[in-house]
Amino acid sequence: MTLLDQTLEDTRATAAATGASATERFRADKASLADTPPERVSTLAREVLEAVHATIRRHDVTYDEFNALKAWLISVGEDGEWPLFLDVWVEHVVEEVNSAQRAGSKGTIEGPFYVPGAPRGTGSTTLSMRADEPGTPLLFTGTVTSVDGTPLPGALVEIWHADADGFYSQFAPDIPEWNLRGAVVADEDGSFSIRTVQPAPYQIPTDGSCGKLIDAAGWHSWRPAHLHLKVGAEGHQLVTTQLYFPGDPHNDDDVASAVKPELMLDPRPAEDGNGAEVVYDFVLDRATTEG
Ligand code: MBD
Ligand code: FE
Repeated sequence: MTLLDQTLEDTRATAAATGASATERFRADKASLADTPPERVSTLAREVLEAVHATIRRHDVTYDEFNALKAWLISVGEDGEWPLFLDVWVEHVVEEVNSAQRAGSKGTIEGPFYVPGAPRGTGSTTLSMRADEPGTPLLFTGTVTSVDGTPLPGALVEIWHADADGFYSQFAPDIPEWNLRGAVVADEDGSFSIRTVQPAPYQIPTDGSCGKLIDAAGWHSWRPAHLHLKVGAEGHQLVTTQLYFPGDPHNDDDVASAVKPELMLDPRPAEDGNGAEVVYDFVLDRATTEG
């Protein structure tokens, strides 16, 4: 690689740069180890290993294949792609088993690109974006209520999404820190309104280990266009979710298996003629009282 190539490379969203940011983000927010009893660690570790052993026996895995796996696992760490790998291919089942008891709004996976502490408005907000931000303007309104229908004034609606080129601020270079990330505090009647632009379909990085797996297996690397949200209110369970746009070619084969029918938006032309508008209401389950 020449120096010029290297310089060009550095300014692009490489898998390694995105992975390093995602790994650092994870360490800052979530890496404290759960206090898991040894019996449970033993059961889970043993059953995962048994599933691996069964696969090896069923398919007569060769030493070449075993060594290819070893090399690949090493590279996942080097590329910082453990957060990406686990969120794309594993998180959806963790989300499924942990939200099975909920009656309120459906959630789905968080993915690797949430950042806490985005700038917030009250009642209505416009996400920070560049002066020439590409993409169709999108007006997103809704309400936050409790499962019994009570509005939840003061609920916090956090939103983050990719830009029209499929890049997330703080994980791709040369995008302002809080671009297309923000939050809004619901009004007295639980309503909120957010102005942004429609995100594009998202391709997970193709030049790292996850991309290598996708290539080697003949899969594809696309997620449908989506908005990420976290909606929370005092005394209620936080919902982490995503919303999708009808007609996206990847709604039916999301690489991250995170689409649900309840999460489909219904965009209409905006009343002011400028882009699209969508309405989506959130219903929060009450917090479970411990003990
Ligand atoms: C994303 O934007 C995303 O939402 C998920 C789940 C995985 C990788 C990138
Ligand atoms: Fe995403």
